[in-house]
Amino acid sequence: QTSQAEVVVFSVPSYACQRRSTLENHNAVLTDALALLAENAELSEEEGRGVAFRRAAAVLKALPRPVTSMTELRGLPCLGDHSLRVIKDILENGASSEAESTKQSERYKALKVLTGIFGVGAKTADRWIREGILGLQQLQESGQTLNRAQQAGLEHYDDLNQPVTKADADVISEIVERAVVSVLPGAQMTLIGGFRRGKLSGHDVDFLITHPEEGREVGLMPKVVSWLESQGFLLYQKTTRNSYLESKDGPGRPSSNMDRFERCFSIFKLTEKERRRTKHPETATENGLRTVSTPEPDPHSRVQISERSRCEDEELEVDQTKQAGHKLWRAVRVDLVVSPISQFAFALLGWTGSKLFERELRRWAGHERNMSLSSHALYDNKQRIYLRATSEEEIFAHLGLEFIPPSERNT
Ligand code: 8DG
Ligand code: MN
Ligand code: MN
Repeated sequence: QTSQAEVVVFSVPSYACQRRSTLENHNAVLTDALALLAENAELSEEEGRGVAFRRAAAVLKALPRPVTSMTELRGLPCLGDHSLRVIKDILENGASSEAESTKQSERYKALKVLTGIFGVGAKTADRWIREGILGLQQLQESGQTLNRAQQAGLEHYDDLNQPVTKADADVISEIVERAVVSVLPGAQMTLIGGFRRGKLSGHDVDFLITHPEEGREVGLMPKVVSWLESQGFLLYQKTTRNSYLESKDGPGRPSSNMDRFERCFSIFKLTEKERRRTKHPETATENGLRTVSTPEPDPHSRVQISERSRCEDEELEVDQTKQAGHKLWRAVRVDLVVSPISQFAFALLGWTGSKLFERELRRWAGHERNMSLSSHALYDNKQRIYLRATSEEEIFAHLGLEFIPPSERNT
């Protein structure tokens, strides 16, 4: 028995938006199990349970060292009975039996495979499973009608289920930048989502586009999309009004007149040629993401490449790929959002994530400040006014929160 005085007591604020969460995680074994249960709940459309597991995982991730006993968890927020049971199981037995059996279950495995298709959500996957479709082969044989997104998702399944590297995100940034300045000089583009938070890989690449003169951004998305299309960069695209309002999100929903962002869900064709064309930022080379791992081949066997490349090594890399019979491009999911400059700070904050951080910001605004936060605006329900902001820092200040930089929003 450890006496009370010897027990390390961690102190963690309740809301994830009050904490600095870097990519560091001293409790990955615990948080992996909770994340799996969260994912399973989300895929089963039990959103409440999903959020509870996500919040619990985020608290453990915020701890400065590994948890070794249940007593250390005393006083920590967001740890419900169910999460505590999972943690206890892991601390005592090395693994969570619930997480393990979920992972092995046919239903979870099928949900994972099917929702791994771009354009397939939990509802569709559930319907298919009830019809006996558990995998891609069965889906293809079933003769199910697939929409355009799902067809593209199935066609590029392997590529889209492979993480996007920071180096590839940089190449795509360069392409989107070219598109944006070509169709509207002066327009600005910002990397958002996980890569803005400093992640080294992601499931897609997200961009926010604006123009410093209010109103000039109107009609920009179709032009950017046409440019990308004409250059052969798009394998798939669907431009829509922001669907934020239709999503079943928590507090802080904006009124309908504020929902004006256009967004484009797309699948890019990223070629070796573009990879070579882009000047790599130092970090990409330093961390070894783009170094050639194979030994130098016989120079006489090299295929002549028409375009002059900046780096010999990469030319070799391309040749080796060609010789090995691999395709010279990959499909990458890219999200584009256009916002007017007046809403830019809100859009930037709202689209940088993480998803839990965003949810917690809105919950904080609603429950602790009687305000409604969206990716468009911040409304003070008591004063009945919109609070203006031109930077993320100002929004945090309005909310009475310490500023948390993007790299510390990895909850
Ligand atoms: P990942 O791609 O590396 O897996 O992680 P991520 O970049 O954090 O996730 P994401 O799914 O690409 O989402 C990026 C941010 O965009 C995240 O904070 C959630 C936010 N977001 C959507 N859809 C919508 C939406 O319809 N409206 C608003 N306001 N935000 C959204 O994903
Ligand atoms: Mn993303
Ligand atoms: Mn995205």
